Amino acid sequence: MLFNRAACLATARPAIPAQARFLSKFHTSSSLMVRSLDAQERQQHLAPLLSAGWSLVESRDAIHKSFQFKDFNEAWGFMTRIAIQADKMDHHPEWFNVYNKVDITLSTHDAPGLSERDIKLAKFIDALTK
Ligand code: HBI
Repeated sequence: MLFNRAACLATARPAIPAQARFLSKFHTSSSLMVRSLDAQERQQHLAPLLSAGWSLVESRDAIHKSFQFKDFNEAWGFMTRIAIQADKMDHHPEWFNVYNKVDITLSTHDAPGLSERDIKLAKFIDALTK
């Protein structure tokens, strides 16, 4: 009996559901897992941040906060620590810095809108200023 390579490969391949194969072409694993916060989560997790100085951005589902430091050196150190955390989380802020001022906006492109990642990063950022 001749060795039928195609038949053997077809049977050896693990069964991957068609939907997973389809989605895997368009999403990374991390972006598949992230979703927008629901109403209950916003009430529970967003409210404390709004009380701590974060504000909702009018034109989109995002939060914003401004920070001011003694000088540029302190502002840059603050940004550096956030940058390291952002890379660990694979979740990055939108920010603007002039001298000792840092403006930060958080939202999740892949959700889209506010996700648990924004809550986590906002809490990390606030903890740096304690
Ligand atoms: N940062 N704010 C934000 N939102 C994202 O959706 C996001 C990110 N950093 C990296 C990232 N997504 C990647 O994981 C995906 O785009 C692949």
